[in-house]
Amino acid sequence: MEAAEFVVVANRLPVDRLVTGDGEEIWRTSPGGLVAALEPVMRSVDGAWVGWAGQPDLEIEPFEAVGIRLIPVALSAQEVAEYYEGFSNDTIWPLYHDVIAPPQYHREWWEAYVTVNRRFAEAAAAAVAPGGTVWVHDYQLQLVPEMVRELRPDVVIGYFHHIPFPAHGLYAQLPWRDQVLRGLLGADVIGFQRAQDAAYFLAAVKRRLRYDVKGSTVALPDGRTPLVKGFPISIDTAPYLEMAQRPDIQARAAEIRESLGNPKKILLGVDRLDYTKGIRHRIKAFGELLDQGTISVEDVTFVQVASPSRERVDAYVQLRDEIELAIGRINGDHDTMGHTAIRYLHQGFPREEMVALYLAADVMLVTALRDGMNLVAKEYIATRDDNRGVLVLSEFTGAADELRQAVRVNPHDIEGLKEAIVTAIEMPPREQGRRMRALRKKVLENDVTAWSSSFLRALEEARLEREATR
Ligand code: GDG
Repeated sequence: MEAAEFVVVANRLPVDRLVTGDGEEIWRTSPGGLVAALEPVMRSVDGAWVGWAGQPDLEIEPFEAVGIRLIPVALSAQEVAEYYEGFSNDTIWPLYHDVIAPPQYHREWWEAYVTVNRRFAEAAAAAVAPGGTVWVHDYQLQLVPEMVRELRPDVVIGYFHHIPFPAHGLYAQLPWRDQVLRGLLGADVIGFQRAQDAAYFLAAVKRRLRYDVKGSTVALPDGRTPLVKGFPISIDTAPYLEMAQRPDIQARAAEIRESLGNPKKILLGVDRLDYTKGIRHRIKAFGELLDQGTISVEDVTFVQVASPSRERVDAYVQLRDEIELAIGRINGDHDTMGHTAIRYLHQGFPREEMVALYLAADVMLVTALRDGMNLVAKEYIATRDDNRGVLVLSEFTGAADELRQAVRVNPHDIEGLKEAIVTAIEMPPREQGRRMRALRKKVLENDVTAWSSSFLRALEEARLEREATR
């Protein structure tokens, strides 16, 4: 395969493998924002994407699908268990989300993480053209920037971190804290969601590696000066606007309301079933409002979509049990024949159905205990071109930095959360409109193309600077 000017490296390829009834293999674009953001870039420059196909023990040669050159990295079942479910999702994920769940530290997981990161780095180094660009994504691949740099000192390397970076007091727990910092510092541009994440990373670099930090750059002993900055990610807004205006989707939204027994207000939560999302806190607050008689099931229905996620990690199995027990109790106490308190859906839905739900929802509840950005909040806003609806938003999401006109909450404060829910339910249409217009302006102006352009611009500057010092 010919070398590519621009190589994206992410844990997953942007496609899902499907095997049809008659055994034929087909590849379908996976419904992720990252693909939508990078597709135009991948097409305009000759690009390639390095990633895992999502199934263990699948050895596939590089191929082209959905117009992108794809370079699969194979993982054994044991590597999936140790590198992905283990180190990525049971060590780094809980540690970086403020230890909401206890991180598990296992040396064999770390070893698998190093091995697999090296495999990704080798694939990227082999694919990239002389002087080309490599853009690495996310916490599963934190060692890849340094590893690519060792193999290919001629290329420009970017890294974007989709989840939070923790304060030093927490980060310091990681037995391999220095190795991870060095891994990331292999990049020329290290992007985080919020300015706060970048500041925590820089503080860790200063404390642990004793490197000088000047503004947003680190002075490395080898003379390089990587840039460390917040680049808040966003969504591709156009499809949400289009879907919001489709008569069939609007009809579906009305049908959803009807099938819930025409409550006055519909509250909505949409999350991967994850302990970072604050689903239990939201359910608790809602249940107490019913117990107190502040709201009734005749008037208010709460719809919670919890899409299945990481079902082989213990903490997720336990969380699902807790959520389902809590919902069962609340519904048992409050349901009537015609109305339910919480309509709980442990399922994934097509995007059209999600948009119909956004249109049906009077109040959107985003109560994450910690979240890198939270795209659901932005999707809800992009959908509401009727300028109605209220977003209740946790201050612990990256989105809270930008979406100032949301009703802000600290989800740990159950009384405060209850008050916020009541405020949202009772908000007059004029105030809904005032806030929603401001929120929409923000999201429509700062869409995913603005995000990728600003990151790529920073990479271009890094390239120019490098050429100038050479
Ligand atoms: C990570 C960071 C950061 C969910 N259920 C269904 C469905 N979804 C879609 C949502 C949204 C996406 O999944 C979830 O994105 P979030 O940003 O809310 O959260 P994470 O999955 O945790 O993402 C996060 C993000 O990376 C990007 O950098 O914002 O902070 O944790 O698009 O709509 N989509 C469909 N059916 C579902 O049932 N179609």
